Amino acid sequence: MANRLVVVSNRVADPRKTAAGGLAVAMGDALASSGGMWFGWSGQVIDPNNPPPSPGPSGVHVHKAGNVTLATVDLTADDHQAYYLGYSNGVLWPVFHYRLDLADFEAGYIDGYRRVNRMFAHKLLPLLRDDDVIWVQDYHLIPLAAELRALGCKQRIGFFLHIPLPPPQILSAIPAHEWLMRALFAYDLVGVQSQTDLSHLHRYLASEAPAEEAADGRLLAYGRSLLAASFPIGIDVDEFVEIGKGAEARELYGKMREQFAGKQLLVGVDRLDYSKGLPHRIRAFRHLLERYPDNRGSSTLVQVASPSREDVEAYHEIRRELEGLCGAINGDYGDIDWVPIHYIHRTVARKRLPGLFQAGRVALVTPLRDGMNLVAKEFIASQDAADPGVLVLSRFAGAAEQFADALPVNPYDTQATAEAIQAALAMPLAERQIRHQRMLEQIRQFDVHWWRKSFLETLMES
Ligand code: ADQ
Repeated sequence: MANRLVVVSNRVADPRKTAAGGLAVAMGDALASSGGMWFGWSGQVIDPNNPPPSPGPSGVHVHKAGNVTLATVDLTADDHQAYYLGYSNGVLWPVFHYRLDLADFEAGYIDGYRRVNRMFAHKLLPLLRDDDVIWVQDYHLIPLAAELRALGCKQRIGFFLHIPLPPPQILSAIPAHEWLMRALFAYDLVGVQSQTDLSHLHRYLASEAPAEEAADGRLLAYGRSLLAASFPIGIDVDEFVEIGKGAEARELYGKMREQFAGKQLLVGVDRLDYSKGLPHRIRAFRHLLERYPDNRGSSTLVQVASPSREDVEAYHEIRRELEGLCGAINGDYGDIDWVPIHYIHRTVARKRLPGLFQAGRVALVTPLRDGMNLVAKEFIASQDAADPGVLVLSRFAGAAEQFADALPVNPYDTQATAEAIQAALAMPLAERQIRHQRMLEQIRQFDVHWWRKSFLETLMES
């Protein structure tokens, strides 16, 4: 692509750092090849009465990371509260994960959300060149293109939603849903993770706009047309395999083999988020110990849950609930020489993570709802093809559309999940190998480079 790529997301990461994670690496690749720019929030919250030294007249911090320009802006405490904590993570995150019960529709939040999107548009516009292609990421920035268009921006703009898109009956519970969904029509291309999400978008627009579908699949409404498609995100398989061969991963693998010698290990790695189904997973593990007592003393669950959004109330509750559930199981079933659950509330360094996955005989990826879930793909990439582990995967993760060879579960049905875990633990080698091989082919074919290329090519053709 000859045009310069401009990525806009809530947070910006230095793509040269491994700690940044798969998405940052993928964006970094794309940006480096076009000498692009990455724009977003600096992560800094400032007091408008006592601002730090100004980054310059435009209020934009500009840094070079190789040939990529990182351009960031600060948020005031009020904007951070309303746009980030309030609307993005207190309304859009729960509703898009089908959790109307957790949404806080406080009226002031949406004003902050609009205000920050408008402010982003004002700060970004002067940095743009005529032939730039702009790629906006995720739910924090849905109205950004509409704000840019209002200022006269003519460049191509694409949008990718990383989280699920719920059915119309749920979406339409958002007080300003018409405004929010109409804003998508300012984009030249809207990408979602799965066919399920895409069908929800079609159904919503057909009933609420109402939109008609043109012969080429475009949606026609509000006097405009919208091209929407699904682009399931992948991981950088080669990069993850390389990390797995590194000293840090090997060391963690070795330690785990030693510490849990003779035990079958189940692993779970998540952000501590209510969408990830952690309490349900722990209850399923309890059923496993009850129903299949041979696992007592011989199977251990290592659950790592990284701290996340700790200033949002719903996240305190999930943490307390999880600690209580794990503590009760360890108290009821544990012994001097065996602890059923090793629950760790922290982030594992990316360079060590494959070591944890390599040690796992079974991965439990059981979200109640997930846009995609990259942990499932990282687990598959980490396995030894000669003696691979088994993936137990929620049917409500976007990844389930791609993984017919995982053991599918309904995470709400904790009894049935326990049975699937037992089947995973007992699966013969030949079956594990076949399933793993087919899933590995999937993640290699649809890796993060495929995702980026297919989205940008579709955007350029749109
Ligand atoms: P997340 O909700 O953050 O992402 P996920 O895709 O599972 O979910 O994980 C993102 C990354 O975080 C993975 O690389 C994983 O290894 C890492 N990670 C998670 N917990 C960790 C821990 N305890 N320690 C270390 N690393 C950890 C959102 C959507 C997903 C979608 C992605 C990408 O919610 O559905 O798959 O974006 O589009």
